[in-house]
Amino acid sequence: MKTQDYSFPIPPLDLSAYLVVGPENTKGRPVATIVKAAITNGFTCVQIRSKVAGARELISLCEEASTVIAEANLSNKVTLLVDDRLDVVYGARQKGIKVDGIHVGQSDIPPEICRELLGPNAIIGLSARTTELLDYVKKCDTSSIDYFGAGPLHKTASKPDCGLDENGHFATRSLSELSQLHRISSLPVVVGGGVKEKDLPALKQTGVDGFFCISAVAGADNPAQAAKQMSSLWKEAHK
Ligand code: TZP
Ligand code: MG
Repeated sequence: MKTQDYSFPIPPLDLSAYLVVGPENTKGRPVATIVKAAITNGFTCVQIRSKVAGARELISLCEEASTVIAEANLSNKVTLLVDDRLDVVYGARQKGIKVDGIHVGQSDIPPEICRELLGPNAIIGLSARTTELLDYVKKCDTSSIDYFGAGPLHKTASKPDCGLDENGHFATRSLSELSQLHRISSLPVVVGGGVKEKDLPALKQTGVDGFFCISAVAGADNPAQAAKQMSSLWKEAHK
């Protein structure tokens, strides 16, 4: 496989306030409007994620998000990722759109393949396995990845299968488990799944590097205000 030629610099990775968003999460508002509200109010990462949009629509969403980030003068601060779709990241980059990388889950295309195609100039995130999480993170080959996603903190309607194991058992991640995860992980960790404002002080105390959310921002009546409150709460909370 030939590594893609791509020359935009990637921003330093700051997982502190991480928005996940697609057209199914915005209550009819444009994805770019929600992205703008988040990144101009302290959010540091954006992941475009849709289980309904086709590849071309996803590439357009990347273009719009990338433009909004550039217009806010934040291309060197905010990381733009795509959930799952290596074809979309590759396609967007071929079209000259600045997309910084990909986030993959345990059953998605393997991170090594993403790294092989995208090369070193890309951020690759991996959702950590939920069963035997701590053991998994200790033993996982991290050579192709830059961070772990973990969750859910709470059951969430945004991803009802999050937290289900192969036997259909559901579990959330406790704060003490997340503290241990932070302690043993050689990579930064971002935590999500039902995360709301009230969760942030205790979550920050676990030592993890950030939180991710869909509905707390993309589903809010005032996404800009919600983003401001969440990012400020995270920044001001004590480790
Ligand atoms: N991955 C794990 S939980 C989740 C994703 C994408 C959904 C988070 O959405 P919300 O609305 O913040 O609970
Ligand atoms: Mg996935």
